[in-house]
Amino acid sequence: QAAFRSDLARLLELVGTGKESLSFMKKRIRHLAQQWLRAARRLEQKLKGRQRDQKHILVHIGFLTEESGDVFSPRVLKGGPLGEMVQWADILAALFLLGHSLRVTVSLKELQSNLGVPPGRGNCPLTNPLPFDLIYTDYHGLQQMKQHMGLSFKKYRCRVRVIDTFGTEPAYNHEEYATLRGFRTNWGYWNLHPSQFMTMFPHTPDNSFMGFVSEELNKTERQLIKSNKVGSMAVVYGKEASIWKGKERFLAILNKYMEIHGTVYYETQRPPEVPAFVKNHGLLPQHEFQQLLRKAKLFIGFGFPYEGPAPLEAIANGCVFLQARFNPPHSSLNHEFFRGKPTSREVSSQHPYAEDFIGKPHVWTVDYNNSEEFEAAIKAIMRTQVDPYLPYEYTCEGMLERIHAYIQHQDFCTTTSPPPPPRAKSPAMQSPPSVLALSPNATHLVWSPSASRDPHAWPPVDSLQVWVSETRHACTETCRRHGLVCEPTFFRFLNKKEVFLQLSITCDSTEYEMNHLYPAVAENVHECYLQKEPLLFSCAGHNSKYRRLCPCRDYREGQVALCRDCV
Ligand code: U2F
Repeated sequence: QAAFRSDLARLLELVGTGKESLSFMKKRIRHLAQQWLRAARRLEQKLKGRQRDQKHILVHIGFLTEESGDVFSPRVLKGGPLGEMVQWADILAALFLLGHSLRVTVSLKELQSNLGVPPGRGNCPLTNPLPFDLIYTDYHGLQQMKQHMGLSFKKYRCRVRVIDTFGTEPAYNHEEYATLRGFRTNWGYWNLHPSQFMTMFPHTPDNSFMGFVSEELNKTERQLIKSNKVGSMAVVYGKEASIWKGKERFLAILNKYMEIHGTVYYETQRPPEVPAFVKNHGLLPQHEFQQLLRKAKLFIGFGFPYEGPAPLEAIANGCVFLQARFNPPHSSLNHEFFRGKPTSREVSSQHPYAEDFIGKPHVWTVDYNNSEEFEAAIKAIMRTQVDPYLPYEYTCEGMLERIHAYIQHQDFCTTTSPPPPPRAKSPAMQSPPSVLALSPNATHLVWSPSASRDPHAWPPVDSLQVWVSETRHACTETCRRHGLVCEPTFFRFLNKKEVFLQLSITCDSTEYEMNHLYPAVAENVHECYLQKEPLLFSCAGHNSKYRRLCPCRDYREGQVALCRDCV
């Protein structure tokens, strides 16, 4: 049984020293310690002594190893990316507080010794059983494990969780399919279960949403912030000077209404990209950056970095976040930053989570090419009152609750129901009686009241609703439009010929094929398709030819990763 911890001192020892990135993470853990401990106590009460197994966990942060080049550590104090370190610090705190036994490694040597690979032995299977139930790592770490575990990698890869900021869609993960269909990238094709990839924001539900946390405010702090807000103060999102390049036009408009502050790294002089009218504080330590946000009215983004933590921190500290809409959306097909990333996700603004999950009055997404729209937004924001806001999923309790649920319920090592047998031409003809029934208004299918429920299934299947997508809509979008979220583990319940029948879809033919858009129907030719390869079940993806069958489920308010009965 895992026991909640009540102190983070031992974790700080486990994290080690010698790198600026590690110091940043430890500072963050120390600073948020009280908040974490309070949240752990609340979750402990909520779970009321429920059985929780203690896991042996290895956390191998691959991108911080010298062997992968460690380009991040030297840039910690120079305005380089910190988002990944924010997330790793929070993952460590959460795993530790939940009471699991942890090892943390940031070098190949430490990795090898923890896995039980004798140094210099090269690519051989492990001689002893793997001493960890779970390994949290990233793409760099995955590569290192593959290189040093020989055949044991295949055996144990189901225990791995890959922290993957922007996500990996199933079409890119399946090696054979990715190679055949042009989805092969430098990162993808590991043939993992897509839920083993864990993202920074809830991008596609094909991956698990890991997230991070933001500082929370108590009642007194909220009051204080409200009374100390400077209505005409704006902070620009961007700690590296390059982000400010070419933004003179927007800065000049903003400067008409507000005093502009920046936290841009510089060595001796003001960077030329930052105009003289901007008050530049230089890169601030994280807690001082939060203090600056507490005073500001507006946090304004100029398009980069994409999908970082800072806008959530700004909104949590009572700022309005103003950001650019991308039209057309940015993606790996049209934008250098995303090129080669294993996803086709269309990024509709600098921070789609802020746009879609938070929105007005906290988040304003406007067309920056239209100066009038931009200026009007600034004027309207100055008249708008907002309270600090933090979605539950980004609080410490929300993150602990989610990781707890994943650890207790996600199991990629025991294979559950076997894949559909693609032997006969239409094997679904012999499939068992349906567990789905038509909804009262005949628009979608729901879990049949007469079907028995598997008490071990997670998420519980009775939250399933089957909707048919419009052509050009992914299941992600289809479920969202019905106030639901796509749940990939439910695809197996609707990958059946009779489901088309129940939905009154005419199928002149039904084939099992490998395609990440299946099950789907090509409506104009009455051709129905079922999925032959369970690893390719995908919430993401659309094509003008198909209407897809989509498994949707409900979710908890502010905790999209979990269904209502999921904890
Ligand atoms: C993202 O990484 P970034 O580091 O660029 O993300 P930001 O949103 O800018 O913020 C990361 C943290 O930096 C902190 C702030 C945030 O938690 O509190 N900070 C600070 O300590 N001092 C300051 O003066 C200003 C901010 C993203 F997270 C990565 O995954 C991406 O790779 C990267 C590139 O798009 O963007």
